Amino acid sequence: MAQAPPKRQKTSSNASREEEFFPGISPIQYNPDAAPDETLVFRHYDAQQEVLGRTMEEWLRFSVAYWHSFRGTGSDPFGAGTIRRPWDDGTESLENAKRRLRAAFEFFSKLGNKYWTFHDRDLAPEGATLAETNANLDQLVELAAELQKKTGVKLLWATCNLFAHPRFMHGAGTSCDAHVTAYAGAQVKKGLEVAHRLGAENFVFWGGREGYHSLLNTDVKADLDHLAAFFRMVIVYKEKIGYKGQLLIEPKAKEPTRHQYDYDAQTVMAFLHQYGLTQHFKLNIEPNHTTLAGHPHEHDVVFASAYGMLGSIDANTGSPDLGWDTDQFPMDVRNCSVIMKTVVEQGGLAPGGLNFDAKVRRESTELRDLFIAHAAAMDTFARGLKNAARIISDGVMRKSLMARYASWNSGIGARMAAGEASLEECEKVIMERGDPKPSSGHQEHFEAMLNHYI
Ligand code: XLS
Ligand code: CA
Ligand code: CA
Repeated sequence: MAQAPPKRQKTSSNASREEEFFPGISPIQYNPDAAPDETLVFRHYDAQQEVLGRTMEEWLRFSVAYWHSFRGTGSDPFGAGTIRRPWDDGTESLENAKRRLRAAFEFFSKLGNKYWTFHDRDLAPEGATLAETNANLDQLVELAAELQKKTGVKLLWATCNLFAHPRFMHGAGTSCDAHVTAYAGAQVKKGLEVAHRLGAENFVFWGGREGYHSLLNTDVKADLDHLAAFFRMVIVYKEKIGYKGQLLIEPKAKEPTRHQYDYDAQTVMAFLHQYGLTQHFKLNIEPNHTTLAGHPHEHDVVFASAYGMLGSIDANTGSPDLGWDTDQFPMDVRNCSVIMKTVVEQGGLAPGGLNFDAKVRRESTELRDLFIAHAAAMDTFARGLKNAARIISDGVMRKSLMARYASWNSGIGARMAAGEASLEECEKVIMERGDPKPSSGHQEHFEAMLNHYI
């Protein structure tokens, strides 16, 4: 049975603009000598410190996800919320929404991140009609513009929530009901205008319910044709209003649908190629989704980057032993190091960034937990960046990799790679040289080298 959420720790319904929402928490400072149990601190993240010619802030471009950190209540499929923030009166009023947004900007300022992200519906409640919903959103967008200007915090990306409302139960761009897809189009029209107004550097599409539960009631080709048509309308309107943000698609293998069409990076890239949309989009990769697809943590980051399609990263992690989308803060130095190695090798993520699409555990109920989670994740990525810089500067891992592929640099290898060889030539080479000799993959050598840097 659903239980009532806990009472607020402190009432703040008459909070004024000057009110401090996080009393007792000072801006997080860099202190490499902090004691092990001091966790409201950066031990590695020093925003202005230079690494390979850029500041850490420039490489890392950290962003806070509004939906988890300011709308999350700790509820899960088995239980009600455990977290009630002191500024939140539990209502869907516009006043409450505005107070929450002011609290968020105080959080960003004290944490020291330069970016945030949101879904349209995170910001403001839906009204009885689309017109009312848009009017509600406008009020919050104006406040956001004011707070962005005051604090210097910018919008990494905006997105439309096209999955939570019951109208989207069959999907949005892939709904069997064209009326629903038209609603999604109207919502995205407004979303693009909001992104333009707030200077969002990217605009994300996560296909929350674009997928199927049963192939018996699904026409997969029709769904994907409709999705491509939907994206074409997006491109036209984006150009019409002069919005310059990068469009991003975020793959996810499953959840909430049994099969999501944007299964993983390669699937999304193939979809974009198939429908001639590649030049308009890049990918927003979330490692928790990569592991849900059955791949290693960094797999989609590496694949998207290899094809010049890595636009941004939802920096989080899952518990692969569980198989759910748990959206945990990224705290694993090895994972963050290999991700940053790819990011540095491709020359950075801008205009994308590292967005903490992560939530504190439902048992982590105090305000300080929200700061500790973000600060520790930022520190983990800062360590990852420093490790990646050493790996790349030393060049020994690269040298071992090149050695493994050396046979492609000359002779038949170079001719095949250049598309100059033929099957007859292959036959001739083998007749002359005989069978290839076995060669070692040296996997443990590579693993040992990586451990040296971590
Ligand atoms: C959910 C997704 C979602 C997107 C934005 O699994 O990660 O939060 O990032 O809609
Ligand atoms: Ca995400
Ligand atoms: Ca997720």
